[in-house]
Amino acid sequence: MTIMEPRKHGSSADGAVGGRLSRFEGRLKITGEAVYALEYPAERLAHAVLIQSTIAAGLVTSVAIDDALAAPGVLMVLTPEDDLGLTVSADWQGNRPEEKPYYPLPRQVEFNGQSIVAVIAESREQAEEAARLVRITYAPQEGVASLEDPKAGEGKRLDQLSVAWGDAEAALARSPVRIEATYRTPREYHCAMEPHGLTAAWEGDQLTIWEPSQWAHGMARMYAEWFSLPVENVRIVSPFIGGGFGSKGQPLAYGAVAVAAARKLGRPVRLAVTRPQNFTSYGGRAATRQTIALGATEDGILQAIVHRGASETSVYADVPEQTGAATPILYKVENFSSESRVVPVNTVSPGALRGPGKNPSAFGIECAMEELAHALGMDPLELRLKNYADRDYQSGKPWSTRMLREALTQGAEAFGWARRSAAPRSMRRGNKLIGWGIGCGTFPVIRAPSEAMIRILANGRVQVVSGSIDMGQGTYTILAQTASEALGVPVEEVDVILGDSSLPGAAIAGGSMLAGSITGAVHKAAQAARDELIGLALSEAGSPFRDTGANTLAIAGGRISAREDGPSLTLPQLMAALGRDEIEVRRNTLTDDVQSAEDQKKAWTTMSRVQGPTMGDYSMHSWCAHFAEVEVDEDFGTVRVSRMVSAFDCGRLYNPKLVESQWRGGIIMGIGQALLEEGVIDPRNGRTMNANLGDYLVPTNADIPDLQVISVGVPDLNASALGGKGVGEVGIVGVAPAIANAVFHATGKRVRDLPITLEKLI
Ligand code: MCN
Ligand code: MOS
Repeated sequence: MTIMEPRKHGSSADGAVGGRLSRFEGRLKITGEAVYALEYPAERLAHAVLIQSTIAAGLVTSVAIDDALAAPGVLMVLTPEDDLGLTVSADWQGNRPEEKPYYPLPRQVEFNGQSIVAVIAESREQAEEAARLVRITYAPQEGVASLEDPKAGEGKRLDQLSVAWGDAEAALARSPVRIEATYRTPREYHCAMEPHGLTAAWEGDQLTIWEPSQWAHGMARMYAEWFSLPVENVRIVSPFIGGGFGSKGQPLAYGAVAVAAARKLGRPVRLAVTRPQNFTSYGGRAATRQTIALGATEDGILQAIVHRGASETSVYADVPEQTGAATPILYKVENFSSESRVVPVNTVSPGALRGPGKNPSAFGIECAMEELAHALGMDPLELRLKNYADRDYQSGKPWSTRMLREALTQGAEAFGWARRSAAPRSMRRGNKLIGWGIGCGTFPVIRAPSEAMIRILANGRVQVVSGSIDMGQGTYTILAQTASEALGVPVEEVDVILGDSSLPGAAIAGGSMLAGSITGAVHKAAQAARDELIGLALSEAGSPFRDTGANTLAIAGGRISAREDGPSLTLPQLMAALGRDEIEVRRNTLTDDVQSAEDQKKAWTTMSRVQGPTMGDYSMHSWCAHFAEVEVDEDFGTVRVSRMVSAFDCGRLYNPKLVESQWRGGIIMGIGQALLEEGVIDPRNGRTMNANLGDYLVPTNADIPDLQVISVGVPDLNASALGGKGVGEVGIVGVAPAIANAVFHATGKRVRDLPITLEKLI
């Protein structure tokens, strides 16, 4: 690739699928060469800043803007009085029932921290200064601050998320051993290193938006709908992204404001969302509460699981955090009942945050399993193996591949689990209590159509072209490896071009679905390009292969050859002999019945063609088992994770080095979730009190011990064309319960609400 120097990082054997190539764009990012959305140069650029509400609920009764308008450099102030001429966009599935106006700066305040005014000026500083001069008055209404607010109530039951088989209540009542407990997780935030924001420019009715995006095509579609444009008129440019973790998959209100301001002003507009504003401009993981009851025989055979979950949502959309997502599939159980509710509170609508649903769900069931093990006097590893699910009891389908048993046993072996002394408080090191705990995790295999283009150029270089994105997870690198292997050219000869909605359509980098989907498309396109090249070499006049009588040719190491003693040409030599400037092949992973242009557009820009884990004959998921060791200071109650071993089944790994880093990244976020992260909400006004990275704590290097990761997966060709399952999210799932279980083992105290802070232990 032009943007890399792979030779510095590894041998050329690393260039094939399965090789440990370093990330191609890593050097660009750390040297500052990579250009981010807020850095694109634009002429006559204006700068917008947001003013957010300071009440949880109520009406904006007046906005006094005269002083701001008179301030130096101010170009425009947008308030709820301004009709920006927008229309509500369709949802992710593409459903758009009625054309309603959309007001990104609303008069009705729905949560504290909602954007209600924007000030646009010649410079960022002038806009900030003028924003201080804007006076807003409200008619406040009573708000609900959080899930635990007494006014919140029980919320609404979601039938589609409430599942049952057997007779769980009766089986529970009959069970000789029972446990029941309630687990809570707080509001949590993405905290991607690159804050949100955009640069937007109109040229006539063509709109270009430089914005970090996990899904360029989907975002282009949603902007197009807001502004009543054909989707082709909107271009999202997003080649480099400083992390997203689920927060960058859709355009947000501030984006609508910036683009509308650019249209009104006739100038490009840049809007940088400040770090505090990042906490309320989009939703993180919703706070959850779940009660789990387990019934078992005296020898530890699960008889029933009864699960009752609730998560907070906003007052304007029902977005569930599915606390029951992992509960039905981790263990074998004949009687199961799960109910999910959403509780509206005055918050921004929650969003997807790495491992949505599965993550809090695993916290509940994996803590409950260790509580059951303790009640039974049984080793928690043994309890898990004893109740191993031989199939998916929810869908009734067989697993496609499930190496969770291997993850548990090999993880235990590497961790030294057999040396654990069972009783709580029985292991120590000086004044530190030592505890060991297990947490299993899972994440579904989600498949989605994607398209890719391969170009072979006259100079022999190969281009992989796709509108998919790389927010740090490794798309650039694995696509170069995929093309290099399928085409037989060295990886150094491959350039990967990504991150632009004008390029071939792709699935979202979300739900851990991108790698499997886009490697499939690139593999298919590269094979087709290779076949086309060989076909031309055998048939075209001017090709030295034409008269060799060969019926096929080999391409390896960037050379095309007949037999060992036959002609052998480099790709540039062959392209010259064929008189070609380039060979271009475009392929997608769609089945043949959905190939119309309209279908294709829908396939890339909505989720309507996405296939869940049980759509086919099998139930397909990634799996993991985490083993955590904690040290708890007996005097101060401080918890430190001192060691972790985690074993994963994610199928075949396209690039184990990148996978290990994905897993570790997820585990680190899981450690943060277990011990540090908590959105603190002011009960009086729904304000996020710690909306900054000084007060909302995420782990630093000093918080992270050695993290050993092990792969126990086998290729799963039902899951994806190359046999891989999802990697990006499963790592975080199961970490928090492993740590909570270890803390219980160390201290004898069961903390059921995250994070596990010292005041809960002393
Ligand atoms: N991979 C592999 N072999 C596989 C599967 C994946 O080598 N069988 C590697 C590849 O390097 C690939 C990466 O793992 O690029 C992630 O692949 P996949 O699991 O398909 O996930 P996506 O590409 O769809 O990425 C999204 C996923 C999600 S949903 C979140 S949230 C998340 C994550 O990726 N956010 C991240 N990882 C992140 N990593 C970084 N650096 N920053 C984020 O914001
Ligand atoms: Mo990931 S939370 O699905 O972007």
